[in-house]
Amino acid sequence: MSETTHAMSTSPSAQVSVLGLGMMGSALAGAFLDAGHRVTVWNRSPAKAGPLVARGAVPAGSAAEAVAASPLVVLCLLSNDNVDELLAALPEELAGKTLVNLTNGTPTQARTLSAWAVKQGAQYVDGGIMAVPQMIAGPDAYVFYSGDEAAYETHRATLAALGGTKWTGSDPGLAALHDLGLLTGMYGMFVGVIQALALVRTENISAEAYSELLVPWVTAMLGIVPGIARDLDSGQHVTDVSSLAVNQAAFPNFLTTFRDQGVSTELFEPFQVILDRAIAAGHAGDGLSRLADLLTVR
Ligand code: FVH
Repeated sequence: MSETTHAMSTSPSAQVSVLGLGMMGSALAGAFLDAGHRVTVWNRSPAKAGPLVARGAVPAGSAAEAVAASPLVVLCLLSNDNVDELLAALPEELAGKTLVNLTNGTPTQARTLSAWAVKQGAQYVDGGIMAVPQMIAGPDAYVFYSGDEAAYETHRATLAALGGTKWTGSDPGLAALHDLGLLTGMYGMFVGVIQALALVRTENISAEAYSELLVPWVTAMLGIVPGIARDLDSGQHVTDVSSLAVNQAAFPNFLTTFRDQGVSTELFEPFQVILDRAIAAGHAGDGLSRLADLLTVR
């Protein structure tokens, strides 16, 4: 993966249009303005353009006008269904444009959108933003990109105003795959944290106080992730931490305790199912990496 880790403040002034000025789109447009670019903005509800126009952005009267205004067109709508609908209404304007779609979506949607955009004579780059709006242009923000590499390289310095740029490959679906992979890890962490807080508050333990124990614990446990990943890559599902048999033996204690304490088990039952499947398939001595293998259905 090629990457730049920080915005290139020295990039020459460029022209960029931003379509979609929700919380994220407004942050993106603001970052382009701060980097000194000429920014044209459009939003379905025009009022959201106001603060950006006050900072120097050019308001477009329509999505077509916004696309026509710049060689680089950044899209950040709620969903790719919205992007499909918007672009389908202005196919003539797209020829020769580079579309950078930073709307959250699936790899399949990105591939479909890319194929359609190329038919209209556009270049398509998909992106996955790894930041919340407040982080945009800051040191920890970055964006995964994939699709038309030449178009990406042409506009990379401009895109770097948003944060680091990470190129994931010419398959347009790869940025979304990387994005959703990281978000999967995040949601898995949230599932555990929410369940833990629900459990301890049944005994009137302050969630805030307990989080002081929870955060360092979860952080320390993340240290075993590289080992799990190495085992998965090598196919050697060994463990010097705890075997699947040990995990399977302990796991009913969690489900029983949740029930005893009046907490739903709905988020955790699936983990018991896959532990049972692993043991039944003869993997009792293996480590957690085996579960990733068992989850792969194709
Ligand atoms: N906010 C975040 O933290 C995350 C971080 C990672 C990336 N996501 C994705 O970014 C996309 C936009 O998210 P957002 O936070 O800007 O969302 P909203 O503030 O709700 O703005 C949504 C914009 O989409 C426009 N829109 C909705 N439907 C349509 C449509 N049919 N046609 C045209 N535009 C549409 C909406 O317009 P309006 O309601 O103001 O008229 C907003 O501009 C999203 O994919 C996140 O998953 C953000």
